[in-house]
Amino acid sequence: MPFLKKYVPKYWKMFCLAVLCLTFEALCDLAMPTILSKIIDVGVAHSRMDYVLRMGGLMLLITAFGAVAACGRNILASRVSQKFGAELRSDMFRKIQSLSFDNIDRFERASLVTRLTNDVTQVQNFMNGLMRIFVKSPLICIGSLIMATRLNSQLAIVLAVVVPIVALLIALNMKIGFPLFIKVQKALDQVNSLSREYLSGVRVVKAFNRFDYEVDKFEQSNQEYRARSVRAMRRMSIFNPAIMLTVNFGIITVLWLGGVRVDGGQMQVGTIIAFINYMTQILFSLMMISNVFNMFVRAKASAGRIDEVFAQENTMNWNADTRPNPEMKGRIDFENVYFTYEGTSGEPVLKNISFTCHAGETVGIIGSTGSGKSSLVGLIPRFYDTLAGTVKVNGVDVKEIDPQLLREKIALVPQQTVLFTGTVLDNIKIGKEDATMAEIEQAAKMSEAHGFVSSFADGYNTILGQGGVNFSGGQKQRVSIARALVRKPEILILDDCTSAVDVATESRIKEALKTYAADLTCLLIAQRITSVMDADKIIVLDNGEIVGVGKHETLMRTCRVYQEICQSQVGKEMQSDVSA
Ligand code: DUT
Ligand code: MG
Repeated sequence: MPFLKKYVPKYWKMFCLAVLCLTFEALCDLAMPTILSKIIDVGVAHSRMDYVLRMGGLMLLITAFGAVAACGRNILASRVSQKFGAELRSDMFRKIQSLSFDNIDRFERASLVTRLTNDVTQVQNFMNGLMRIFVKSPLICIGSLIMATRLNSQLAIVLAVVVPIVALLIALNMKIGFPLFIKVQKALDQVNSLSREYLSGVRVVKAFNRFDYEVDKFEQSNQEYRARSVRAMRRMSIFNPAIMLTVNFGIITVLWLGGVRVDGGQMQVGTIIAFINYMTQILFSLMMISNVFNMFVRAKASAGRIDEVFAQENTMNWNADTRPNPEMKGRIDFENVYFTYEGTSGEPVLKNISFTCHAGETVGIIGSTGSGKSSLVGLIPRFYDTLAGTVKVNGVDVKEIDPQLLREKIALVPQQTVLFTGTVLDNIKIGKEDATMAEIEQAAKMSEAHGFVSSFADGYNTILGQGGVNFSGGQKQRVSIARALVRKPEILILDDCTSAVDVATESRIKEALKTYAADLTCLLIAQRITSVMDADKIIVLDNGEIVGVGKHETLMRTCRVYQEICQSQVGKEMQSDVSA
């Protein structure tokens, strides 16, 4: 796994130290049966109490040393694995943040969450296990083999049969298990994805009484997850008993062969006990190894999924040499821009878009839903790259500006209000980290948020729930506008940001914006024609194409789509006037 390389230089020393402790511990374990056989064959058989006591003392001492080593490796293993896990998680989080929307769109959101949490935990657990027992098992296994052969080479023939069979079983186990666990992981992704979607849409589910449907849907993927897990576990469940059975057969054979020899006087009881002791140690270490492989299989599947994220090459590169031309502060040019979202087929979302916004202009964008308004403004902060054509900010192709520098110049109020858990103050400060209280209040006054925020008992320190659940739609929009205004950007983009605000408040916000936006470029997306009517320029979009550019009066005369929009809305207002 390529991404693991980064962590090797950091942790290999601690890792080796843990393995050293483990080796010491294994050696202590390996010495036990031999000492035991001595106690029985020499001390007990000849009734030599002093020998029993001496060897018993030695056993105690070795156990004590082993215990100290075990303590050491436990501490080391936890430290290393926890640190590694935390670092991997945060590196991955950073990586995800650095990716472009195109990159992120390739993953399901829920799958990214699973990768960030569950998959990292799997790898971390494997790492921890590696330092705790996994390395010890092969050591014990090989050590016991050697010690047992030294004890009695004839009985060791049994081992020569048993060990290869068990090794074969373990290899089979791995081969069958790997694809199964990958499927389990995928099913878990699905469960996560559904629960996320449900939780974000819980209001709709309740409003439309879709409980049964949702429960069914969840139940289906839950059952699928269960079925796949059970299938995997069932297949895997044959192996441990099979291994146990093989080894127990071996033990019986040893007892039988040894029994015959003890009767013949060629062998002592202690030797057989010690031999069986080594055999059980081999059994347990082999079982442990097969568990290790199970965990390895899971960790490998997880590591593969983590690697997919790290392997994402950012689709956006920039040439860092050029800097925006400062004389053209706030200018935007679109030159024959075509754009489509990755993975969508059919016609491009934007077709042959060309226009220029001069510094200080207010430009309105209007068009029916799905005509590509939000997509168009998303190209200015370079959320996505164009299919063809260039987008320029301050006269420089956005592909040649460091995205961070580019986005510093732009403040965007997205169509879907996004607020974060925290206070109102925190949320507004996202626009400008070092904003003073006066600046914040000024921005909030312009966006008509100051009034209702200061009416709260805690004022600007009122806590917003996740996604701003305790605020109304219009209140959220106004906080979101304040967040953009406090930034004092060169380019201000308002994407239908007053859709949930009443008309009177909207016109007050617009009045305030007029003075605020006098010397900055402002792009104003709106559904209502009254919102863009007095803009310096209005761009009319229809089905991804520009069908008209100009002032309200000009468009009223020349642009059919604009006339239609206007008529439909004026008609509505007149109707509502009549009914009122
Ligand atoms: N689209 C996608 N993927 C996205 C967003 C949009 O494929 O992530 C498609 C849907 C639509 C087209 O792009 O057919 C234009 O969408 P956009 O959101 O730009 O339309 P809009 O003019 O902003 O519509 P609305 O007034 O509803 O906000
Ligand atoms: Mg939109």
